[in-house]
Amino acid sequence: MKFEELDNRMRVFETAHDHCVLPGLYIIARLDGRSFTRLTKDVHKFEAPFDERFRDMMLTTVEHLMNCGIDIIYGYTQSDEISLLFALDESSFNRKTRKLNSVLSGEASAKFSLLLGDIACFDCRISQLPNTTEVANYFRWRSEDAHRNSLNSYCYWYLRKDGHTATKATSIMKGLSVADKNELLFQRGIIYNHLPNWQKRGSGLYWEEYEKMGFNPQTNETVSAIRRRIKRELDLPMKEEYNQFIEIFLTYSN
Ligand SMILES: Nc1nc2c(ncn2[C@@H]2O[C@H](COP(=O)(O)OP(=O)(O)OP(=O)(O)O)[C@@H](O)[C@H]2O)c(=O)[nH]1
Ligand SMILES: [Mg+2]
Repeated sequence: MKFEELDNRMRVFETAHDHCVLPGLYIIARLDGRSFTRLTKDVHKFEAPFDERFRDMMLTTVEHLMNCGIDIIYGYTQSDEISLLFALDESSFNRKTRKLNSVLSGEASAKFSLLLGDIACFDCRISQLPNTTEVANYFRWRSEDAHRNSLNSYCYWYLRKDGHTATKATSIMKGLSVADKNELLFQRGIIYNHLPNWQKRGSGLYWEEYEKMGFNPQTNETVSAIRRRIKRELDLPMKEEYNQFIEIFLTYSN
């Protein structure tokens, strides 16, 4: 069989089920660290439930993803997950989900591994959203997930500090309401609502413009230029205000 013939014959097995996200649909990629429970507790012993060093590695990984050739207008991270909202007209890799999932998980895994100095792996999945309301709801969903997880994590770690085993702490948690969990922390001197917002809501990253002064040696003049940089927002709004915050990106980016 000639190479061209073999190439055509075999290529179909690789590409026949390729899926492209339709034009007009919003793309959000969500990456999640693989087995980060083990990585953060057994292997590297980050502070629990929240460690600023771990958070900063996640934020730097999001910045790397926003700078790797795909037009991402908003990044969000909480715990070991990252969500990336693409510009509506972004068409890298012809919007092929196979390429987007593999390239983004590869870039995130490579960057985080370099920051950590050890192997770390992320998976990636794509949501295809029909309108701005669902995009805002998506981020509201992740924000509320962060909130729920942070309350649970704090309670769990205080129960462990009280001397309960992992199994016992988990079983105690099962019987507690949200009010009980707040009370459990209150009894130990923690007012949950006063904890840093990045722990309760996650953090957002977006592009902002700024004026950069420079010197033009040809004209001997100081000149200004508009540049963009990524802003890290560690004090995100919550609930309906967060929906509105996301809608603003969508209004300015379309
Ligand atoms: N110590 C510590 N752990 C963290 C921090 N942020 C996230 N984690 C941990 O990261 C893990 C994320 O949870 P999951 O993604 O559900 O669990 P996983 O072990 O990664 O499992 P898979 O995602 O299914 O592979 C949890 O165990 C969190 O406690 C942190 O700042 N400090
Ligand atoms: Mg994970």
